[in-house]
Amino acid sequence: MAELQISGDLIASENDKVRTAQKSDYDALGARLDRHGVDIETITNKVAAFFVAVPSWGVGTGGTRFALFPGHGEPRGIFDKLDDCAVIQQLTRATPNVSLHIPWDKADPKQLKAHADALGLGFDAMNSNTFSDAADQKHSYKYGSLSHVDQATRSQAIDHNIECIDIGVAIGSKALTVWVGDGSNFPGQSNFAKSFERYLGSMAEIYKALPDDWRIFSEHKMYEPAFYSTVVQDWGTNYLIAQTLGPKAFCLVDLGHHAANTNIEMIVSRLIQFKKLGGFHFNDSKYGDDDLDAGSIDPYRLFLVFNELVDAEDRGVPDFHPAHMIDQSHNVTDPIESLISSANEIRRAYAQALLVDRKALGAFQDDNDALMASDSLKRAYRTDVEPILAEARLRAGGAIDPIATYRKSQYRLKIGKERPASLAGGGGII
Ligand SMILES: [Mn+2]
Repeated sequence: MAELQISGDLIASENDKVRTAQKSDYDALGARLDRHGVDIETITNKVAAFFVAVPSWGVGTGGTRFALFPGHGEPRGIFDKLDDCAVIQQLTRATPNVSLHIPWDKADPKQLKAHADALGLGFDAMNSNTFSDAADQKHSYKYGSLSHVDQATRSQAIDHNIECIDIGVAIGSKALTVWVGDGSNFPGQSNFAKSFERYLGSMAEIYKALPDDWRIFSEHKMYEPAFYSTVVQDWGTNYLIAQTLGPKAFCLVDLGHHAANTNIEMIVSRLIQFKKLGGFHFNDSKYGDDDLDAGSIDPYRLFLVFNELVDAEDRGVPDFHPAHMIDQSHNVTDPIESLISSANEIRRAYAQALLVDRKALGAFQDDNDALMASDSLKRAYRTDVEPILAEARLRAGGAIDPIATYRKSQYRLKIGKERPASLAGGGGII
């Protein structure tokens, strides 16, 4: 039977150390926001209701194509991974759901559900894997999967995605994310039109297997592992896919899957406007698909993405409920600490975006007042919303300072003794 790993008493005693300071900071911020006509309680309640899913593959140490340097207490399988995910949720109260990757996380669905239930966790979108070969599979994905020239290979990839849906149904998931590594390394290696046609045909088969209340997310990525062309390379192609498949198909935006300097927030706006934004894989990048911690390189860009989401929320865009998920690879940090920090950064961007004075911004835009329009975003972004984030955690039973409390718990040391060192944990960069 799974049990919560961090003692409630420890969280309470750590909170007690900083409770007075937290109250004072929260009250001061409340007074400051009040002067601008903003009710801090409204913001805190919205932040407390904002959740982001943790990727099962993120709690193991990630690797590069050069090497993987595992840490202490690496999860040995999905049940250990769920235990680690529960620690993140216990301390942040921002991550109640886990996104699974099949076949890495394959297990008896009943046991998965029971283990997650006992930990107070649920499941977000399922992720299929047709970018690497499983030990027992008949046809290789070396030259592609859903767009492969060979029908038998495509069928195998389709069947795998349908199996992911079946597992997802059994554990309470409501969406499937499909990312394929299909593409080419040489001009002329594959026919662009034919491979995309085959991909669409395969996706249509998967789409047919979706339950009525499910969504399917296609994830674009401009390069890697294919370095000349990928079949689903950008948001335009992704939009075509979602549009072609039907109303249950949406586009997933992984922040790292674009060319450097791409205006991602504008892509988000376009997809919202045409009702095809399915959700996100949050992370950060400097050069490419670096899978760095959310908000660690360009927190302003993360804020600008959330500015579009809050704008849509504000305008009351119908049926607007994008899936928020993290997709990161942690190579030099304790993955649990990175995911705690990332969940907080994502909530921070949301809280800052909620502080934008949208009425004033709209008036500046209408007056062509570029400087003040920009300043109204900056004003919100400059606000230190940490007291709001801490208050949301505290009220939900989490930690005012989750990283400090995690370190105090010595969880890593403890599980390091229980889990023998191994290279297990699978890959982790998509
Ligand atoms: Mn991704």
